[in-house]
Amino acid sequence: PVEKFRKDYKPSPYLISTVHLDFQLNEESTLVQSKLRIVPNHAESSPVSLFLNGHADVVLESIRVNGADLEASHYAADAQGLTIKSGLPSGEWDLEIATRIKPQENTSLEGLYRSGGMFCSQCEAEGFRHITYFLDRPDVMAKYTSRIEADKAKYPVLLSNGNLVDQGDLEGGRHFTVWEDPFVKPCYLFALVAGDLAVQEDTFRTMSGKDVALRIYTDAHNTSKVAFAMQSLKRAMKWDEETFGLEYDLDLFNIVAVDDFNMGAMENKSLNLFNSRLVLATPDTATDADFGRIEGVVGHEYFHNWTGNRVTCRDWFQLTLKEGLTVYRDQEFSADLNSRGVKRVEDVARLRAAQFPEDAGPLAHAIRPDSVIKMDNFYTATVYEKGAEVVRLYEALLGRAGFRAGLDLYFARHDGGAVTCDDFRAAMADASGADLGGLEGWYARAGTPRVEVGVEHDAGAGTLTVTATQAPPVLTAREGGVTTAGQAMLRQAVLRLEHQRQTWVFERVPARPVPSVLRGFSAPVRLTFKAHALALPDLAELVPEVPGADPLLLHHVREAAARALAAALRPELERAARDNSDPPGAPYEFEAGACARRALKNAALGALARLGGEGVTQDLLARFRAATNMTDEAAALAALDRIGGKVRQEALDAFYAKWKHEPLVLLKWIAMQAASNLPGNTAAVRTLMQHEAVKLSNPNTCYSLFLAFARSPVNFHAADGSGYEFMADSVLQIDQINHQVAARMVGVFNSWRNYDAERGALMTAALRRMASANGISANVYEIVTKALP
Ligand code: BAL
Ligand code: ZN
Repeated sequence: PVEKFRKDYKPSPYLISTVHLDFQLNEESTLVQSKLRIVPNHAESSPVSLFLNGHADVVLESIRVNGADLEASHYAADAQGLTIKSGLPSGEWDLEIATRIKPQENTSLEGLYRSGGMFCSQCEAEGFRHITYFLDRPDVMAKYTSRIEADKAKYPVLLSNGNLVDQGDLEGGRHFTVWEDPFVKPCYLFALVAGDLAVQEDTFRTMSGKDVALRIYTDAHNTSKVAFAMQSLKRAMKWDEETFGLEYDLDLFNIVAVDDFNMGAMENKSLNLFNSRLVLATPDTATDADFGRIEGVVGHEYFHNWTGNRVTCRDWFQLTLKEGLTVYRDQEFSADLNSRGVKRVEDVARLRAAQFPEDAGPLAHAIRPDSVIKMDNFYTATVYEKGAEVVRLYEALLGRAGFRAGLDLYFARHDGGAVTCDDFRAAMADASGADLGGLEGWYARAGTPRVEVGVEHDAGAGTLTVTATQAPPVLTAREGGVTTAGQAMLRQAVLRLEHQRQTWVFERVPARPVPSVLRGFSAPVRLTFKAHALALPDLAELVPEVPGADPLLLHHVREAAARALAAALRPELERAARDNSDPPGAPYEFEAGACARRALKNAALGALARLGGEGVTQDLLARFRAATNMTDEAAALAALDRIGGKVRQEALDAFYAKWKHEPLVLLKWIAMQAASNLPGNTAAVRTLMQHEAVKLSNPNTCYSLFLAFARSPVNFHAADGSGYEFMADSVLQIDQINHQVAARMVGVFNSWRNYDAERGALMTAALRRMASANGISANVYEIVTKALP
């Protein structure tokens, strides 16, 4: 596998102005014909050779240059791509390539593939090269016309990007559609869908009065589950107009739900493809958390239309340019629609649980990485969530109005372009006149800075001195709210921490105040400051704080503390469960207050389950049977799972019997069993892999099974190494099916340095075994070799 470096970026020697694609979809194979208008982009007077990315899956059928077949001596094709070495015309020219692919055999879910009965595509980051030979890089932007032809009975719906400009019936029961996208785009935003799909429709009138047709396509039996996603889409469109003045730019916007999907969703121009679990929801099948995620991701993909599609990345090292910014936008959207405070706590908790460990481990990378082997491995919490925190720093430094002015300038300068994080920072700086050079460090360096804050009050002089030190020094905007205990906020200021040590003196502070720093968690730093935690920290948060941790011991200590707390608080927990229960027949509402009540009630029930006893068990069973929404049903099941024994198995069996026709609901059932801390559960998980509900070609299933298993301290970290063995076996098995999923799974070994010497040795032995296995993918190779000492 080849490592690529950011510093090696060079513009492409050729560009492509227009792309005409023609897909002949068939059961045995698919013929892809492309016609590219090639535009030289180099200074040499004679033509230089042209390299087009490709893949071993692509079989070349023919090449024509300006309408004439190209002689075989002029080109060479291999698993990496197609090189046209000679016979290239000067000036602009037409290149026609015919390739044949087999989507039905494509289990990597990159490029064109089958999911259930439909054809669908995933091209970010480098999937387009699995379809045809192309300049597969984001700075090659072209206008696309796509013709799709297929059997009409099997695939009545044929979709691609842009506007539908032609359609018709053909001989032999076939039909076609032609789609034209008027906006230039890189090939990673291309999409194709063909299937027998049902559609739900709505419309949105934009701020300039244009009506946009909104369509969500699903399998016919799922049409009743898209109302919430549709509502979220309309709210996102309105929010982007009101908040950033950004209007939708085409007459239609399509979403398709896909069961087998590597990512959460994909922002292809006007044809968003969604992992089913992030679009389908009804109160009885989805939890509050699912609803929240759907709202956020529907918003996220829609917001990409401007931050990602209209302005895209020059190269993949700049991924945070579109992802950090778009995560920031979806976080703000959800905050405005729900409780801003709760949303911020959730986002920060996620950052601390997922990104801080990543930043402290062997895979730590800057939000703009310097080198990658497989780009797919860099769709990380660092690039996304820490990237969003860095965008939040701009907002903290410039204020809302300054941030908006910067974004306006960014679009004015770069609409239709492929740019870098430096271009973003320059637009922000130029629009406000602010010096933002200090932010460079956040793009260049990995790791979580540590900030220490000291406060001294001089009663005689009436001054308050705040001293902050940070390691390493990076520019940090910290909102220092200076308050007095029991009183409202006295003063608030943004403190720019630009050096290793800085001091600020506040005058006219007569009494000793209570400082409140890092308000809103205004920078992704670890603050050495008293934490006020209501819930016990997760094991994943505890482990890095205990050098050489024995995960089992830590787990038992945490469980004992949780039980002791539950015992001490029993009356309060019983009251919280009782007072926050809905009256029978109350309708489900996804609303901040209702969600908060359910969360409190279910947390109380979970805590009471630790105490066990007949009364608690019977109450949980009754709640499990009577639940009318999935939030309560899944919470009661989790509490019964904690109680264990016969009642656990009965509840799991009843849940399966009730939901066996709803694969998305069964993901919860799979995850709950895989994550169990029952001793010896690894054998049960091996058995579960054979269950009819478990399809290992489905990424969601793999994540629910294997990533959930790795969360079990008792079984993944079993002292005899059996959990590591099972996980390594599974990574190698899944790598034969889907490299991206296997690479995500193998990431559970990255934290080996956090554990005791025996476990560290067992985990590295498992890593070595995978590293030396025959035929591992570049995806898994990159993670494993970086994780090893
Ligand atoms: N661009 C990949 C999926 C997402 O972040 O929206
Ligand atoms: Zn995104």
